[in-house]
Order: sequence, then C-alpha cells, then structure tokens
Amino acid sequence: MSAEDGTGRESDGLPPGQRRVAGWPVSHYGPVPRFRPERWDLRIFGATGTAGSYAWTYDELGDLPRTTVVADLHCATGTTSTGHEWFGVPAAALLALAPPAPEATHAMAWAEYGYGANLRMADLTADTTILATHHNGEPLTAEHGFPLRLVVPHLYGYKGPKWLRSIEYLTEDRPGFWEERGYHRVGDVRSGKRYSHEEEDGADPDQLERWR
Ligand SMILES: Nc1nc2c(c(=O)[nH]1)N[C@H]1C(S)=C(S)[C@@H](COP(=O)(O)O)O[C@H]1N2
Ligand SMILES: [Mo]
Repeated sequence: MSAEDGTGRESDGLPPGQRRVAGWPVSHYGPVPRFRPERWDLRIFGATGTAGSYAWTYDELGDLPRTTVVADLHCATGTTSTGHEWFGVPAAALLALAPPAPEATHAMAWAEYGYGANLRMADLTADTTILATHHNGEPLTAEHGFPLRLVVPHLYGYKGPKWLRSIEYLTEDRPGFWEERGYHRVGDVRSGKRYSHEEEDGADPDQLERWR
C-alpha cells in the first residue's frame, strides 16, 4: 500500500512558505542516542481504554502490519526535503492494538532524552501517519532516527520524533519540546502556522489559558 502525503500541494508547489532543499539534511536538538536492543522497547501508556500500558520489543515490531508512505519532510524553519519513502507500522494499526480511552483527545510522542511532540489524536491516527523503521528501502540511519521514528507527513517536522520510544495518551493538550519554545501546538503545514502566537484562531480560550 502506498499513499500520498496529504499536504494539499498544488501540482509541483510546496506548502506555504516552504522552499525545497537538495538531499536530506540532518536536523535535531541534542546528541544522537545509541541503540541498545536489550533495553529498547516501544511503549503506549497514559489514558488507554484499559488503563494498562503496552510494550513491544524491536523484534516484535516485525510482527505488526507494515505499509509504505511517500512524503515530503517540511521543517518549520522553511526547508523541505522531498520524495521520502517511509516503511513501517501504520500508527492507526498500532493504536488499534492499544486503544485510547474515549476521553483521550491528544497524545505525546516521546523520544529518547525526553524530546516530546504533542499531537491531536486525529493527526496521530491519520492514514499517512507511520512509525517508520526504513527509508528508501534501507533501515533508518542513526542520525535520522534509527530504530524508529514517527512521521506525520501533513505536520511540520518537529511533530515527528526521531528515536521514538513511547506514546502517551492525554485527556487534554500539553506542550511538547518545541511547543514549549514557541512553536505551534498543531503544526499543520497546510495552515502555514508555525508559531504559538498564531494559535488564537478558533482556539478554546479555556484550553489556551491552561496552555500558557
Ligand atoms: N528526537 C528528536 N526528534 C526530532 C527532532 C529533535 O530535535 N529530536 N527535531 C525534529 C525536527 S524540527 C525536524 S525538521 C526533523 C528533521 O528530521 P531529519 O533530521 O531526518 O531531516 O526531525 C524532528 N524530530
Ligand atoms: Mo524542524
């Protein structure tokens, strides 16, 4: 199965304010973690339907459904690298195995070293959202997120943690790493809104109050 990235591009155009860059730059905050297979797991916890948590070893990921998603990668600083073929576990399939409670509205995707990205549940379960193990037919390289990275093609790059380790279901929104540093809590590339000062539109004032 393959799917387009759903970013609403017109013909060969890019989303608002983005420019194409050659190749695939490496961009992240902090050091590249070392993969220790004996200690690694992927966990789902928080507001699950059972109140319990779930965990998969790296080998167990191989038993899960797999898919391919072709998409561009849009950094919120305005650079876009194009034509990435991601292979891995569709997020919706994983979430079906670890159902969120009905009250869960958002999730935090956690990486090594406490990097987190908050996501609306609908963005996490979108049909092009994928937990990627491979890129263009090869395992991810360490600097691009090996062994696992979240890819949400219709959101800016900061919404896709490299070195993903867990997903926490939330009953209200909470800022992640870049969201605490002034980036937009939704991060939809189609809106062109990158910064928290652009969040006012349509936001629930109570929610904003809690957010600040
Ligand atoms: N763990 C972690 N994941 C991260 C980041 C980070 O700092 N730490 N940066 C994000 C940002 S802002 C972007 S644009 C992409 C860049 O991915 P790339 O290095 O594969 O191009 O990774 C995202 N994932
Ligand atoms: Mo980015």
